[in-house]
Amino acid sequence: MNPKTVDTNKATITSSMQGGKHSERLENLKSSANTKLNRATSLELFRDMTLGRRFEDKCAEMYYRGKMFGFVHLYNGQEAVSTGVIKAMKMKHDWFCSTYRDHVHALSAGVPAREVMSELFGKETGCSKGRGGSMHLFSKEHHLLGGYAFIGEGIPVALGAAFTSRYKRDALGDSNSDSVTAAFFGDGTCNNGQFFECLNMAQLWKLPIIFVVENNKWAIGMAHDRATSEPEIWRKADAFGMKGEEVNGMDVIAVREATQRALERARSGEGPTLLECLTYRFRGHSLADPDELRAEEEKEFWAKKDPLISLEENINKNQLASSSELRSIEKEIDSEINDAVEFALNADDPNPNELTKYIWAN
Ligand SMILES: Cc1ncc(C[n+]2csc(CCOP(=O)(O)OP(=O)(O)O)c2C)c(N)n1
Ligand SMILES: [Mg+2]
Repeated sequence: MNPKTVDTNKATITSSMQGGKHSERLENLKSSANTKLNRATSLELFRDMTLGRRFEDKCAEMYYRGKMFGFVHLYNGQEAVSTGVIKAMKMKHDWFCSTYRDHVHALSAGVPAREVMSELFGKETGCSKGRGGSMHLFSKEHHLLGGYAFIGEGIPVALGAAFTSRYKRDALGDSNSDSVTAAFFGDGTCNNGQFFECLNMAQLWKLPIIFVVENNKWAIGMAHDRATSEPEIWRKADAFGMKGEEVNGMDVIAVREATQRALERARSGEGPTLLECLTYRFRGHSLADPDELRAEEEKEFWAKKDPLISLEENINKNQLASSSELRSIEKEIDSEINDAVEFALNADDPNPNELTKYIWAN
């Protein structure tokens, strides 16, 4: 890595050059290429990542055709994190808290594609009744605690859910209360105060929470190494006496295994984990971003790490499913997404007279 020195009037600022470090770290992480999953699990992971990828591609198409408004942040490239974490957890039992890059977390958590697409179109049939849009997906039924436009906003909410789980068990005597919360957020968000405050409390009270950092190297146009004194985020767990782990976030099996370790600690009362997943977004920050800042060679490096391709290689190597089976899963997903678009296009807009409905709980 070549340091870059910037002279200002008052000080000399040295920061890392863009590129290098993030990818070097990935190359040094343990690969799961020799891990064999069972067929059902492999196909579940393949299906979920394919749904995430193709749903987002359809969103881009709909956005550019003027069917979707406002800011839309896509998740392409990061699917192994959503699928690896959420599919290791218990549906409708554990809890998930997202960011503005939330469509795929919602899908992994089981929110139907019809409800997610309707929300993006601002329709009454959306999971947030059309009042939230892309950045504010929410589903009580699927334990999705929300998407949040402000960075770091979801971390304290997730902490509250983890506290509730512990409180129900320890103070209210509900021995079945062993739910764990996964809080997703980005590398840029780790420089915000909520991150540090919530890590402190979570470890102090040994709360059942996994802080999942999706380190995609970029916070809009700010490279992680230029903004962060210690770019290895997982090491920050140490300051709180917490378990920290870094994992290849392009490898769904590795993410799943790291999550399983964190879940075991959380359910047995050992407390939280800071899980840093090294990943990359394949598209610009949002659909309004022409993505001209990032180097082509960097994009090419990460494109070769596509999590869908590496899972397919693992499936092939272990002869868990044939290529034609995987292609037919893709076809099924495509029809599910086309159905979601049809459904959303034909759904009703919210009634303007009910604009303030759902702001407060009844
Ligand atoms: C409190 C707050 N400050 C600033 C912003 C503007 N903002 C939007 S996205 C973003 C970058 C976040 O980057 P990161 O956490 O790495 O997430 P990523 O977009 O890479 O998923 C910033 C600073 C915001 N939304 N909220
Ligand atoms: Mg980022």
